[in-house]
Amino acid sequence: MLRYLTAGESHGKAIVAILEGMPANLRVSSEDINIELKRRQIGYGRGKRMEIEIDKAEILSGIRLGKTLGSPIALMIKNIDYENWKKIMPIEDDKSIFQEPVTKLRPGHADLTGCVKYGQQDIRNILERASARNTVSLVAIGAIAKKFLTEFKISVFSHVVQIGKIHAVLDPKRPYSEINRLAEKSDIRCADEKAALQMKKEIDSAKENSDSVGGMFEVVVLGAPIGLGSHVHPDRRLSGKLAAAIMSIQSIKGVEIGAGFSVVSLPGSKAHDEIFYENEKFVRHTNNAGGLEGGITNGEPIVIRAAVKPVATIAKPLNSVDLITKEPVKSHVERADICHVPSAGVIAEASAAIEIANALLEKFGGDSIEEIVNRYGV
Ligand code: EPS
Repeated sequence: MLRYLTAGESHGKAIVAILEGMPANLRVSSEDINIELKRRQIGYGRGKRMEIEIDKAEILSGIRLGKTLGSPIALMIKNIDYENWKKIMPIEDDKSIFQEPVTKLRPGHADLTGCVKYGQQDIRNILERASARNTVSLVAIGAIAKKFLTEFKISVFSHVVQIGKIHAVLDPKRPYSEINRLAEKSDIRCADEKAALQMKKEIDSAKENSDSVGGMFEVVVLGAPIGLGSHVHPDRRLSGKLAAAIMSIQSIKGVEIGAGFSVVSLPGSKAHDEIFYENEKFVRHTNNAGGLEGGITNGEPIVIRAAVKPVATIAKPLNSVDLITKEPVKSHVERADICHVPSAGVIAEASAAIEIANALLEKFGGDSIEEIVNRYGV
């Protein structure tokens, strides 16, 4: 079974991760990881920080001669911006450096909740770890999980379906391969070229108004077999694991699977996907279930949508309170992104890939790729 731990602060030296449980003999290169890290960085609406960082993973252990050893894989991604933050983020106590604490709480961030919970007098002690910068580690691990899934012809992609009030309109008959191709070449990761232009205007206008904007992305997993996850216990339902994993990404406020919230307006006779047997396979002609029934994959594409709230650090500060004086103040302003929905989709791909890889290992597990491939029968 896969386990991982991540550590790091947004403006600290580096972000690190350890992935344990990846079987031996999987081919993984630094480049496989770096491609995913780059996909996470790009996207219309990103701020100045992305002009500083060039995220690259340094693999420290667990891989030799291009193949996993079955031992823990340790990774490090340096924060290039650390050079500019050394005086603010020293590890050792240094009385010679005057540190102006951040005390103006930002609504929507972890500032208030984190400071109260951890007894902090400086919001920086919370915001550095709460920052979405830390998702770089998740994407690095997710890249390895994706590589593992390709051995079983399972792929994961994402595309943006809404920014602010602008929705992508996609022909439901359009193949996923086409949606993926169009999203990959779009700088806002949207497969509807017309809507993409409007979405970019929505971001421009948020920027002009010193504001931020949210949206929605869709993650699609293709090629998963029937039988990953289980109905037998709540904590074994793959639907719950996927929702929890994606809900745990910064800024996510809602997750739906398949028809999701819109299923409530359909009668049962229309909501459920009728079952056919074609070419020696159980198939559906609709996918309102989003590939999951009873918490188990049903062989159809797994389709997950998530709502991303607008970035909480906004140039137009909100009414708030000073953490120390308790006086009314305008919230703290720092450099930030205007919109990070395209990146959030890439991050959620990683979360989904890790959960699917884990479910696959649970069912077909083994210590080497060959052993699992044999059991899986690719
Ligand atoms: C973030 C604030 C911004 C974003 C950051 C997330 O960083 P900074 O404060 O350095 O300008 O750019 O995201 C990343 C750095 C990243 O790599 O995704 C926040 O407050 O969450």
